[in-house]
Amino acid sequence: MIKKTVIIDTDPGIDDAMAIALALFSQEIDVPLITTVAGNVGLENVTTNTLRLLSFFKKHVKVAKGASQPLLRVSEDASQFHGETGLAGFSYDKQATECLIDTHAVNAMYQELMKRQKTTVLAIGPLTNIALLLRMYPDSVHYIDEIVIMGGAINRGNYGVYTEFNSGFDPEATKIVYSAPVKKVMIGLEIGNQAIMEKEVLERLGNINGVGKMLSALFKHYQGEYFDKGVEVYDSTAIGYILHPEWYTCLEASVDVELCGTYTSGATLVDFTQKSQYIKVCTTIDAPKFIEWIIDSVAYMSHV
Ligand SMILES: [Ca+2]
Repeated sequence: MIKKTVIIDTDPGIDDAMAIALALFSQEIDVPLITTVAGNVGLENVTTNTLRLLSFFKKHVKVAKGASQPLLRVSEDASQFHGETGLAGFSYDKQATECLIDTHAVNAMYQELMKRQKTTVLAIGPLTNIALLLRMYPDSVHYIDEIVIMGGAINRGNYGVYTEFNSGFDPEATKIVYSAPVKKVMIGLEIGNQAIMEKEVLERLGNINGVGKMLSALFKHYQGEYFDKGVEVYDSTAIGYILHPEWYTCLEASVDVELCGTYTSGATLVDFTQKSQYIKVCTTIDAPKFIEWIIDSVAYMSHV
């Protein structure tokens, strides 16, 4: 079996922790590089969190730090949800500091892309690093198979009324990425909203093994008093798409990004009447299969 190569661009983040676990333990993909970007919390914290997760998972993957700010905007992070450190709810004893390389994320991504014909990019944070990559190295588009983006919304948002967090955090970067001549799949807010891990499943997750226990502790802290309602799984729906696209309905569409709105900056305007050869937008996910797959996958992460 030829493995897909996937670069992960991320801002961990509780939700990211699960997506990273699913990617790193998959037998079907190879992750040569993780790049970090400010989002859920600041760049130092998201980078530390990535190194903590790698140490916990006992995985050695290169990590490169990227953008500490959106391209133009003043950042407002999501630490009120993810805790000051970004991974509140579990205490990690170590960081895999040996994985951190002294190369900027954008250069590291480009160097990695140049090594092979086609690489998939899993974008589960704001799109700042990827926009910089496309601007600094426009020929990157020839080496990217697909950018799978968790971000944006077809309808309403969770950051602004019409704005999802990752696109609202850096609207200009989102615009650059959607304008680029490279294949993209948008897995927006609506998909995560369909992928709910019920309380019973979260409790099952917590009893599987060390990884399950850690993930369940993070989600428990994140949900607080709302734990009984279950939790929407967002970032993992993007890695789910890479491994099981058959569970998703996707339509060709155009996506523009609002840059001037007083209340709507970063809103993704998905137009299904205007198709783009470069953009597919997911509209549904087979949530029961997806959630069951997460549980089964975590059960295989048994050596941690
Ligand atoms: Ca994220």
